[in-house]
Amino acid sequence: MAVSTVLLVIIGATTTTYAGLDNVAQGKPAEMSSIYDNRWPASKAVDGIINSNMAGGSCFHTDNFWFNWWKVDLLQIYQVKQIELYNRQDCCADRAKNIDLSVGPSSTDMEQVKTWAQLSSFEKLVFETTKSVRYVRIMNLSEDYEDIYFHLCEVKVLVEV
Ligand SMILES: [Ca+2]
Repeated sequence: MAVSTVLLVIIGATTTTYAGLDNVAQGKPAEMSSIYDNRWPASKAVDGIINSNMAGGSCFHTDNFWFNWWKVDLLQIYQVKQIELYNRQDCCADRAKNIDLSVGPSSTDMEQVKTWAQLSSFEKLVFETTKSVRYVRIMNLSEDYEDIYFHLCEVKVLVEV
């Protein structure tokens, strides 16, 4: 006698949702305190391309001054959840030390939200409560006597969508 077995698998539907993140810095106006070479302006950190090789032409690169800074204007206030920094990796990543990250709803109302003694290849700061942000400024406060160029390859400012 043939025995047929019918196996019914009932897959329970779940409704887990994960908030997507949108990078509101991409393409926004960026500036920095000095420039080493016109191939590497401030805008390269918001071009949407994560290429950590300087020769790839997608990183900014300041000149050799103390307290170099880079900042982006998001053009409006966003409720920011997360900020990501992508350091240069082909060489010289150790130049990114004593890094200060400040954010604020206006350029005169900035709050330091994180410091790093030494930036790794990738850093992610997640805010438990979203921050009201229009400007993001990153400063290199290294007090080395020389070799204080500042370069990053991408900065993402992420909001939940
Ligand atoms: Ca880039």
